Amino acid sequence: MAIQRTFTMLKPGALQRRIVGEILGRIERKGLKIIAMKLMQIPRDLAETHYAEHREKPFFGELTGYITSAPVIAMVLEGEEAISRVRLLCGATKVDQAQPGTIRGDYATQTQLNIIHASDAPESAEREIGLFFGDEEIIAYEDGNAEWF
Ligand code: FUP
Repeated sequence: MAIQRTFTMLKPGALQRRIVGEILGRIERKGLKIIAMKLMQIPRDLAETHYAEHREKPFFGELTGYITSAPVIAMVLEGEEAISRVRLLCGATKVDQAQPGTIRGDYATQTQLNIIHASDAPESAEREIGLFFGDEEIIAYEDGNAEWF
């Protein structure tokens, strides 16, 4: 077990549907620590860089169009095994495979609009954190008396 950092993004639908608090509640209840967060409208070039692995896919235009269509909330989360734990909270990419009880399983109605992004590996976490945040925007802090961790 190791403390990891992961990049997570609540996509436009989360803000438009007013479910940001509900999703953040799930993230906090799992014990993840928010160490960076911002509301932003993603420029198209950043969207295309972020999803560069999908450049040749048929859904690339719609995917980048969607995530640039309204603001997102970009975050860096820290915690034990944060990368796999946040992915577990998110659920499967495809709506038909996302289990009830997961964020996508409970809220996503179309794969392309699947509410949340989270890094899938240490390399992508490092790359995505660097794309969205400068070092000065990431704030480390102690947990204090949070004995319930
Ligand atoms: P994930 O890491 O779970 O976000 O999954 P991917 O990187 O495979 O997909 C990135 C985004 O592309 C998804 F969030 C939604 C979109 N997508 C589609 O629209 N159709 C697909 O078949 C696969 C992904």
